[in-house]
Amino acid sequence: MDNAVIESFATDDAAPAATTRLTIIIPTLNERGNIEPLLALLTAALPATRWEAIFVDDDSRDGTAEQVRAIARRDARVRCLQRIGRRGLATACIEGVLASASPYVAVIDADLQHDERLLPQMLAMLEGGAAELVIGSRYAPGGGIGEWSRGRARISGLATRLARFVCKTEIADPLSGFFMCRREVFERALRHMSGQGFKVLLDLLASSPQPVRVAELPYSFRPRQSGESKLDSLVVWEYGVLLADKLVGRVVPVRFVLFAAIGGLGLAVQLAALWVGLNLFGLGFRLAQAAATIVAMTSNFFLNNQFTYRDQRLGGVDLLRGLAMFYLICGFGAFANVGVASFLFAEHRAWWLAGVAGAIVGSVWNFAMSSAFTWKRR
Ligand SMILES: Nc1nc2c(ncn2[C@@H]2O[C@H](COP(=O)(O)OP(=O)(O)O)[C@@H](O)[C@H]2O)c(=O)[nH]1
Ligand SMILES: [Mg+2]
Repeated sequence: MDNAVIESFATDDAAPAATTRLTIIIPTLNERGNIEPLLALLTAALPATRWEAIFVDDDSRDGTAEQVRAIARRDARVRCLQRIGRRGLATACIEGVLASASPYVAVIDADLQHDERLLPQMLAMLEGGAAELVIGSRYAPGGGIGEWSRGRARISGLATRLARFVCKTEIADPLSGFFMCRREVFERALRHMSGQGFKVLLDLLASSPQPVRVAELPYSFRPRQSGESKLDSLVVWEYGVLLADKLVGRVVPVRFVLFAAIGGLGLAVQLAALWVGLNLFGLGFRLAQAAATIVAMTSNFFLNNQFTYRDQRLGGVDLLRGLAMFYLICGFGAFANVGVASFLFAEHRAWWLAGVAGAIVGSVWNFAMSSAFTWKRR
């Protein structure tokens, strides 16, 4: 192909009118009852645009994916991207973008809480070049958070201020889950994004190698029609991890920091268990220490499963297999730890330097191997 032909594929302005202009990405988790109403609203809102909807479903138990596919069989605008053994709003949106090709992409919740009537105006602003990304904003003048409880409103407000601070942004609603952008905005940032948690817009803005030209359109957050909110206290935790990753992630991976912190806690657990074994159960030292080690490894495993690798959490049989693997890996880790420390000590290094070096080698090994094998990305 000569370059001119390739060029004409590359620029969206040269695309024939019949191709899809806008991909609407809709992350879903147990939203079966909302799919059809949402598509009806989208159809009404976008009469003049060629659009498609990609539902990214994390293996909902209520048959959401089947429902989407049933509609997709009669409506070519609709597709389902089903992920198995995966969770996470942010990665769902990212993968939806990657599965599309159109020049503009929007992200909207499935539960009808976002005002789809903004979509045409968002698209017009992007096409006109007024902005590269348009946010549906609850906190811009004229917007609103609807019927939230005082507690949730306060947490959201605090999280928003924190986001503005961390990202050095003036944006009123950087935590909005409703926005549209040129696809290049995503493409530029993709390889720098954390993909952690719920807040994909913040991740996108904070990960962009160059500032994004942003506009905001106010809207009022609507009450949920059907199904339940997936927001829970662990979402707050994930948000903290995302912010930490944006602050220090370039220097040291946040996952490693968590892993090491849990490892440190494990030491305290081990000492406590050793004390219990010696004093309450009257075990010999060797046996007490062995039991304490197992207790500490087990608690580390469950803490890491809950926090460090929350997005790849193991359950059922995988949980037991992962635990066995974790024992094995940590066993080797301890071996490496003692080996390195003894070597340095024999070389006449200070005892504490030898000890710290051993601990670092052991924990880097444990982290690398656990990431690669115990909680490997499927
Ligand atoms: N694919 C996917 N979608 C999710 C996940 N968690 C939430 N969602 C969807 O993301 C949207 C926002 O979630 P929601 O629970 O309404 O959050 P809230 O509006 O903040 O209460 C909804 O469409 C959910 O179905 C997830 O882990 N994976
Ligand atoms: Mg919602």
